[in-house]
This record gives sequence, C-alpha cells and structure tokens, in this order.
Amino acid sequence: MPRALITGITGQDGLYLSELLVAKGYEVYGLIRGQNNPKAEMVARTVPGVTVIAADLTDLSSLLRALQVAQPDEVYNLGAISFVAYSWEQAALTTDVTAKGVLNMLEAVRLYAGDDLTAGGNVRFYQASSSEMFGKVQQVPQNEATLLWPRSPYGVAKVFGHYMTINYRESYGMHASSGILFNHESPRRGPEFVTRKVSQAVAAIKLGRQDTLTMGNLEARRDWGFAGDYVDAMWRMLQQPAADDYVVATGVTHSIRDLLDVAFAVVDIQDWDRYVKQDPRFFRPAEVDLLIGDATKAREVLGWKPSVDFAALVTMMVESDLRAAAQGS
Ligand code: NDP
Ligand code: GDR
Repeated sequence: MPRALITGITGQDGLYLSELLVAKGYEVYGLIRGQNNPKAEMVARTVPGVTVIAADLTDLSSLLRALQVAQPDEVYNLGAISFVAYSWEQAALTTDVTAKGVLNMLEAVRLYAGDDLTAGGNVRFYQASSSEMFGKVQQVPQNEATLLWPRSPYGVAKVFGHYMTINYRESYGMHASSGILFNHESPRRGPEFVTRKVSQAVAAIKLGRQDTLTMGNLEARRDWGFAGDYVDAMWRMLQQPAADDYVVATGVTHSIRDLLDVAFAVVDIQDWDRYVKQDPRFFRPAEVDLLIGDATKAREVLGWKPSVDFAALVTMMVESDLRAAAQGS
C-alpha cells in the first residue's frame, strides 16, 4: 500500500487530494497545526481513514517527526498562507510559512531519506507553486519557461519555494516536482477568495438574507479551473519516472464581471449591478496581469486535461451554497 504525507490537508486541495489518494488505495497522513485545531475533526469526517499528525511548516523538527511516523513514498507540500491580499498585511509571516516552510519540508525529507535520497531518491516530493509567480506577466499565455515576476509577498514566497524545489532536485537528485497551478476553485474554497465570496453572497441574496455584495477590482481576470481536476495533476506528476515542473491551467480567462454574470444568472438575476458595490478595501496594492496558462506539457506528458469549464464550476459553487444556506449551515 503506497503511503502519502500531505501538508495543508485541512485546505481545499488537501481534502480533494486525500480523497483521491484514499480512493487509489494509499495510506494517507496529513499535518495539522495548532494545539487544538478544530479542522482536525472536519478532516476525519470528510475523509475517514486519514491519520493526522501535529506539525507546523515553521518547525523543521516537527516535520522530521511527521516523516518518521508516516514513512511516506510521496510528500505533497500544500501548506501555505495562501491568501494573496493577506500576504501584504503579514509579509514576514507569509515568508516564514510559504517560502521558508518549503525549505523546511525539503530539508526534512533530505534528512529523513538520508543516503537513499542521494542514491536517486525514494521519497517523491510535490511543491504547490502558483501562477501568482508570473505576476507582471512577461508572456501570454504563460508556460514553464516564462520569466517569473511576482507582484505580492505571497508571489515572492512562492518563487522561493519553486526555485528551492528545483534546487533540491538538481543538488541532491531528489524526485521533487513543482506544479505551477492556476486558480482552482470548488464548493470547498475558503470564503476569503473571490469565487466563494461571490457564490456564498449570491445564495444569501437569493434567499433574502443579504442585500449587498462588496467587491474590489471587477476588471481583474483569472484562468479558473476545478480543484478536483487539479489534484489529479499533482498525483500524475509524482508518478513520472523523472521529476519536472508543469503548468496546470484551463487556458481560458474570465473577468470578475464574468464571474458575477454567471453566478447571478444561476439564481435568475440579470441586473446584479443593484447588489454589487465596490470598496477600496478590497483592491490590492499591485495586481497581476493577464494570467492565462498554457498546459500543453501537462496534457502531453501527464495526459491531464480539465473536465469542468468556468460556467459549470461557478454553477456548481452557487448551487452548493444554495443548498448549504437552505439547510442553515
Ligand atoms: P488553503 O488556503 O485552502 O489551505 C492552506 C493550508 O495550509 C491549510 O491546510 C492550512 O492549515 C495550512 N497551513 C497554513 N499555515 C501552516 C503552517 N504554518 N504549517 C502547516 N500548515 C499550514 O489553500 P489551497 O488548498 O487552496 O491551496 C493549496 C496550496 O496550493 C497552497 O500552497 C496554495 O498556495 C497553492 N496554490 C493554490 C491555488 C488555488 O487556486 N487554490 C493555485 C496555486 C497554488 P489551517 O487550516 O490550519 O490554517
Ligand atoms: P488570487 O485569488 O489572488 O488569484 O489567489 P482571489 O480569489 O483572492 O482573487 C482573484 C482576483 O479577484 C479580485 N477581486 C477580489 N478578490 C477577493 N478575494 N475579494 C474580493 O472582494 C475581490 N474583488 C475583486 C482580486 O483583486 C484578484 O485579482 C488565488 C489563491 O488561491 C492563491 O493561493 C493561488 O496561488 C492563486 O489563486 C493562483
């Protein structure tokens, strides 16, 4: 039975990935931080059979102990401070977790694997890199060779993690791959991110529980896919004979206005202008440019392609929040 260790198991991707791996017959271990993290119970309920281990990405020795307990064949490093807007408010903390946390995890794997690693590596490592690294884009669409130009403390931290992953691959022969994933969403998306903020608000407006949705930049554009599809790409990367970097994206971009159009249309509201306000509070000090991913390499090498398009994704999220709101959750 293959064994996997996932950091960030309480997050959107951690839950989908653990479900995928359990279904494939893996024994799955997940890191939980904090002395009494209420999400531990949610993980146990959502993905029965997963074993949780207390550890924190900022504490190398806790990561080493987690590896000794899990004895994984595959490590998926998904843990991060992942909200871009927040990264300006706590840039140093974002650096500690999202940048240096990657180094801690890589180093823990190296220490854990010891000679085996230098001999070719028996622990495979996945790093959750991001399209935010492209920032002020130098090429449209973006692929694995596009110059990185991050525009937020989060983006800068992800660039560090990305190059450190490549460095461990090149220095120690570690089977370390980096997935440069574009935005991916789902009903499990945190409510701080724009798609979920909109889907929750649209459901509440439809049910008469909310009358205003306060937004930031409506002209921003993203290449949005479904998280369930994207965790499958992560797994495929670690099944390759050699580690590498891959862009994972749909190749289609939409604006926040498009998101509002589709989300409100699900509840038969066409004139959403009367509900939506803008507030400078939700604008960012710097925005990324036209993010569109070119996932040709993932398609050709991994055999990966997205299965859910933008309209289906937004509809799925609004319908899920309508059901949750109707049930009073
Ligand atoms: P989430 O924000 O949903 O989850 C982040 C996870 O990181 C949570 O489990 C959180 O734990 C954990 N975490 C935070 N701080 C620490 C810490 N100090 N030590 C250990 N774990 C910690 O993110 P997603 O699931 O959306 O994304 C997964 C990864 O992929 C992240 O690294 C993200 O940056 C990256 N990514 C995401 C994309 C997306 O569109 N979703 C696109 C590209 C990259 P807790 O619940 O306890 O806070
Ligand atoms: P992003 O996601 O920054 O792309 O990072 P987010 O959903 O937060 O923002 C997307 C775009 O929407 C605009 N926007 C708003 N965003 C939020 N959150 N709230 C608003 O009210 C709002 N109004 C407009 C933003 O300006 C932005 O342009 C996500 C995270 O998952 C990262 O961890 C990941 O690396 C990248 O996706 C790829």
